[in-house]
Amino acid sequence: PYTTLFRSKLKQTAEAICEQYREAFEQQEENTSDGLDYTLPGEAMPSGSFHPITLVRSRILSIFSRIGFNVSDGPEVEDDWHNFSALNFLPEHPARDMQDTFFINLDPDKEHYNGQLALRTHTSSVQIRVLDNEKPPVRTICPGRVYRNEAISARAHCFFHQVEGLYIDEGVSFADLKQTLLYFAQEMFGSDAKIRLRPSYFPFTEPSAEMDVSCQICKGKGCNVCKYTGWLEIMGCGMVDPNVLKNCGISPEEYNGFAFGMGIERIAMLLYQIGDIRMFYENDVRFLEQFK
Ligand code: 2NL
Repeated sequence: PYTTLFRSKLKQTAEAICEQYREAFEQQEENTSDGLDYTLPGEAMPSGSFHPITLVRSRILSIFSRIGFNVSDGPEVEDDWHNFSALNFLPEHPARDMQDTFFINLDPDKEHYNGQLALRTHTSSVQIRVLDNEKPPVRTICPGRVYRNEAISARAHCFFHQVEGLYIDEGVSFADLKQTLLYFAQEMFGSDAKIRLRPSYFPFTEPSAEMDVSCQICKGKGCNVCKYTGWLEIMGCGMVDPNVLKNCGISPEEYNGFAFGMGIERIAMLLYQIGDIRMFYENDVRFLEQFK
């Protein structure tokens, strides 16, 4: 029939055109050969990787976002009120000293002078801004770089990265704090991780505690990473001091809550067994490449 005849003619015509192009191409290759092999694969494009601080920060934020914490951000240059006074630091507290804090000296004659500024020493200053601007319930997590005037060594640097959390509502208990932090520890270090809380002191929480997580290297048996204690200190925490709420115009009779803070470098050093904090800031690709 007509269609079969048409199809076979079409096929012959198409093949003839293909053949024509093939011959032209082969001819051309001989004529213009420049000795290069265009069939070789191209040079590999090396792919980058996230910085370990970024990796650990993302994991922490994701763990807390799954239980309803939102992320807040604020300035690294702060005034005395947000970094110290609102957080219940007394006027003579040693952290307000030149030895511990980097102050920024502004010219008092300048137009926008409004008292002495400093590089924030913790991201609590951002949480004060949240409490100043939002009504409870507040459930927020605040990552950021903080600065301390310390001698640089394998264990300390003049800046590091922190994640702080804050939860303010009616009738929040210490048990809520403990269960939230147990959830975090098990998501971060594995479902067999255990925690323990030891009494501590911060001006902005009462009671205050340090949290240890069971050493995931030796599973609590004792090794040189946990200095044969079976435990690793990973954060500070406590119930928000009523004075902090009062300072932000929130009634401590109506509301209460908990807060915690951790160093990202410290968690990354434990997770990846990094022995020197300075490795994070040297941008040595041999170090960074290991986090692909
Ligand atoms: C640590 C300890 C901590 C907080 C941070 C906080 C924030 C507000 C009110 C009360 Cl607005 N507390 N934050 C509480 C306890 C401990 O950090 O060792 N950080 C590296």
